[in-house]
Amino acid sequence: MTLDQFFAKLWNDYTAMTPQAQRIHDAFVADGEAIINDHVAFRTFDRGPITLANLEPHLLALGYTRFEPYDFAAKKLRAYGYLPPSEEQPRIFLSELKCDELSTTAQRIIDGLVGQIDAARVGTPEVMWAGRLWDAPSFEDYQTLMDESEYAAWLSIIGLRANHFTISVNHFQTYDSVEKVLDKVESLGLGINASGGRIKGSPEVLLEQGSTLADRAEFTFAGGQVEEIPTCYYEFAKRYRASDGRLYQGFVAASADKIFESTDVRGARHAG
Ligand code: OOG
Ligand code: NI
Repeated sequence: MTLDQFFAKLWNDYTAMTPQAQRIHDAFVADGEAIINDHVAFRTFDRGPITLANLEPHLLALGYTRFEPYDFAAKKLRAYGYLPPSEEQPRIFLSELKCDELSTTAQRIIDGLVGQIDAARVGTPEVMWAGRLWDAPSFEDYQTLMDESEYAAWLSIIGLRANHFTISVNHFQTYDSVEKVLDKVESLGLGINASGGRIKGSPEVLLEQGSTLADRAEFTFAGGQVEEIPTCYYEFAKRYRASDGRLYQGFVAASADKIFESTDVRGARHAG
């Protein structure tokens, strides 16, 4: 599989789940902008056959290289940033939940999900947009996970796929700041993640980011209960050059900590 094929499949799956992303994409194209992806992000559990260590070989096979690890103690996550084989391709951010740090009840729920995974499916790159590799959980189990980790609850129903694509604001002509991009997105009637402020980061940390509030969809839980749940979101990033003239390639943990909340309907609507 070529990198272009990989991202085409990933994008198709992502926009099917996230109609707002196609709308935003098309709105900027209509205004004459070229869409280049800064990065794409994935979420997983550090349990069963889909751990970060088990998924990483797919990225390495596509030519990605490990760049830098990140740790999010409060959210019980660890992550890695990966650099693409060529500059026109997006970076990748892959995080995993530290399941050991959850209650035994939550761990039992997660083990029940990852225990259903067909390990053969994890051996192909298609696993990166396979979605749920287990039966839908009950709404009760979803809420139990939500009480401890919004990330765990989200992953239990959405599964493996692009959690977000990120537009590179550096490649925009008219909308040349994250603020201008967010104003345009808002003018389409879409919500912005205000957790930690609309714009995370600054030129001083060499990265500014903003994101939408995740799209919403109806989900059928085990037993047939239907509830509206958050799906995926879209991000916008502007990178700056360090004093040595090189464009910053990393992520900023303090900003990422707030970007994660784009799927959290409880907090991200309000600044905090
Ligand atoms: C990833 C959040 C972090 C960034 O650009 O800092 C991130 C997630 O929500 O899974 O993407
Ligand atoms: Ni991101």
